[in-house]
Amino acid sequence: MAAFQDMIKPTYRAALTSTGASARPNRAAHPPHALTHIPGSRHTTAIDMSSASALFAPTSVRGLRGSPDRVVARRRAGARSSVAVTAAADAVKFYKYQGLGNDFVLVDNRDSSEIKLSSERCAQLCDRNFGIGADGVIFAMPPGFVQADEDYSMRMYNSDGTEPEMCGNGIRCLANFVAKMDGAEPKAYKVGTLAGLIQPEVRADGQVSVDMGEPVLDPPKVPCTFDATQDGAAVRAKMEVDGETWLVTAVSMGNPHCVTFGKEGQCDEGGIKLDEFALSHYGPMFEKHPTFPAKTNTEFTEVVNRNYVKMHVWERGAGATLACGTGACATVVAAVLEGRTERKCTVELPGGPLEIEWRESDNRVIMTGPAELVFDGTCTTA
Ligand code: ZDP
Repeated sequence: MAAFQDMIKPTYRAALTSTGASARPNRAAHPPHALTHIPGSRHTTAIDMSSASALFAPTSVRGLRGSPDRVVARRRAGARSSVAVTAAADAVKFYKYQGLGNDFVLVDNRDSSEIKLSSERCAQLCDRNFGIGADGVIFAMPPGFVQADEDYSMRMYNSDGTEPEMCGNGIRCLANFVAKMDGAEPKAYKVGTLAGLIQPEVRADGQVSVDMGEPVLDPPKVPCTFDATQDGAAVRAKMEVDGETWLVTAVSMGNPHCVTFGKEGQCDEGGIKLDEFALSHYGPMFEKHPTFPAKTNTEFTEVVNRNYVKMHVWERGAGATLACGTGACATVVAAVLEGRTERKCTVELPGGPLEIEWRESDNRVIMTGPAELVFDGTCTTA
């Protein structure tokens, strides 16, 4: 991102700053989103699109695509846009949610089975400088995706525009959202996802508890190319990364996860020290490792005791995030398989703790944590 901004000529940058508009230098300019952020408040007001137009119209979409000097010249001349910045039909209402700092733009798509924003637009909206800023975009969709008696279904795009199968923190946000929209008492929902049926329950204390289903451990189904090492799973499998051997356990929670407690030797002698861990150095090497053909989320984990671990995540398609729900579930499954923790465990993430239980009775993983509306607003489809 820094390199990207350096590419913008100073005059161009000045023009953008002075108008409040923003655009990527090599893409079509996008009208900014009309939104109000009231820090610390759950109550927000969306600016309607007419006020957004008034605010941003002086910068021409065509001008931004043209030479920077022309933009400045047009500004000086007080030139008005010949291109309407917004059209009501293109306005999409969104709700910005976060779960332990893993943040999402949530779109109410329940009136149509067609997703309202393209994957490219989602990637733009996730950008923290040129967009709203988020780790992904979540769509609350109509039911009938996995089975007929669903309440809703959920789709998601990562911040790079790729579509994962599941999103643990995201489904807590979705449950919180539909509960608010329905004005319902705390209740359980059946939500269809690309990873099958997932069942979040909004509790009276505001926390959301999610039945995340059974973990998938068969290596080809994760997917990864390891041979199974223990009970049909790849546990403490050796993986060469950056010229060293790491021991990893491969778990799918609908989406692929590679959980590690450290390098060979290190992982049994104190393990990873997360405070000193170079996440952005190692993360991308794990994410794109050829052992995981669909790429992978990676959890770097430090065991504190048999009921408490700390974990830093490098997400597939999103990089370092403050929390990952599916990743916390995969971490506890891996820790149990490696004999490091009990089945009920707190996973402390940079954004806060998640309570995870891998139930012995039915093999299902239950995740409990918060979800919170931060602000709402309106964006455009292009
Ligand atoms: O599998 C993937 O590509 C993930 N980046 C999806 C998002 C996972 C998430 N962080 C979670 O909480 O499970 C939303």
